[in-house]
Amino acid sequence: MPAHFRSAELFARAVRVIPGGVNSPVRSFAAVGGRPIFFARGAGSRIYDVDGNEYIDCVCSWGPLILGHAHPLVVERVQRVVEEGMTFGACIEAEVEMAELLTSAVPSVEMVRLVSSGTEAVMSAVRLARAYTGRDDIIKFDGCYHGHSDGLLARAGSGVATLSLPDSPGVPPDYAAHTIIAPYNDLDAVRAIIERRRDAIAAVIVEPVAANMGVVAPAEGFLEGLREITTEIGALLIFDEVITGFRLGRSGAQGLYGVTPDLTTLGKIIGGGFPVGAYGGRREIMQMIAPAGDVYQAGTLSGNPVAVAAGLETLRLLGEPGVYEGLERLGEALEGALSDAATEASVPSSVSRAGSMLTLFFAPQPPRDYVSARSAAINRYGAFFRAMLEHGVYLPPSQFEALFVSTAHTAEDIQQIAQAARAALG
Ligand code: KE4
Repeated sequence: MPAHFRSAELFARAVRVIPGGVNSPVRSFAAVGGRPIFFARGAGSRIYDVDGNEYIDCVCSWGPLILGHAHPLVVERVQRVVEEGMTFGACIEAEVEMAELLTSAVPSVEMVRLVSSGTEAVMSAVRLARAYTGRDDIIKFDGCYHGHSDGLLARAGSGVATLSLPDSPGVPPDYAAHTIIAPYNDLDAVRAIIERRRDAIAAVIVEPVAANMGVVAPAEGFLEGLREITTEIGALLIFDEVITGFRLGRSGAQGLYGVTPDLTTLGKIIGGGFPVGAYGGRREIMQMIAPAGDVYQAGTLSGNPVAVAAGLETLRLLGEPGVYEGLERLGEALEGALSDAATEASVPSSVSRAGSMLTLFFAPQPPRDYVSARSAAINRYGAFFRAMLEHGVYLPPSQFEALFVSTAHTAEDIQQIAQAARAALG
């Protein structure tokens, strides 16, 4: 049993000066029992805590680290850039390079604006959709998480689901009233909303592959149906690809499924481990953003030189031949390892996977929406999480998150995870 004395000491200090002792709720381990571990270092597929314990990292900072920790070429480029200056609050060449890369890679993105987080990207895209359509209502899906901006915290996934929080206090009721919830994968429910509020709907926002209630794939025809419905009623379709962008392939979920939204939000991987978000879409829509248009959005560190350098190097390396095929093989091997261990232990479970991200649900069938995801045996997941930690594998501290592997994970890592899972479930 690894010792966590230093983590405990640091947590005791943290809770005195940081709410809940953490700077983001899902890190709190509240849903899996115990106190958060404090980490000190990462290298490739490994992460090391402040007590010197080593783990295979299956969180990868919730998705950004698709190349693993501290990739030498990303580190080298960041070091080179940071010595030239951290931020100018002015235009730089690298942000043009990033915008050209994103507009060439992501089918829906003709123009793009860089921001500093996924939340900021989604908040801005929603404001833009309301301005473009002149309408106020947004349809989102139960269990999908789109960051913590006021209007989108209704029935959100990720940390909101993890902590079983009701819709967050502090959001004025008449504000929340403009966010309408539908069950994921339920086109009939969307059509029923449209019947009532057809001319008030500015946009439908969706995680094209949900990852914040655990990984839940879109049912056959779901994304295509949303495209048809939004086109028919003059609303915008927003794909929140903060997780799936550059995770499921160079053109994200929209490339994989062949459905083109009007707006796309990005984050995580495009920052290479640094704070970068982005929103983009059709030129005629994006031209409404100030100073080209009058929809205001701004940010001191938008397009930050150091963050963009890390993102550019990450995306450059992801463009090398065979990278996504390798990630698919690793994802498949991890799925097999976890499924086999659960089968051997006769544990009712199912793995839901999309490329190099997956969730082991302690439920007999892979969920198709939030209600079925929440039927998973959350306590079983907590016990599994703690046992895997003891065996040197760091999983997301929530049943409602995704495991990620990176190009730094190896077949030996997967073998070690398989052994740990057999021990943890046995
Ligand atoms: P950030 O503001 O955390 O950069 O991005 C918000 C966001 C937007 N859209 C999607 C689909 C997301 O998954 C996220 C953030 N993801 C969570 C983990 N699933 C962040 C982890 C955390 O909150 O600490």
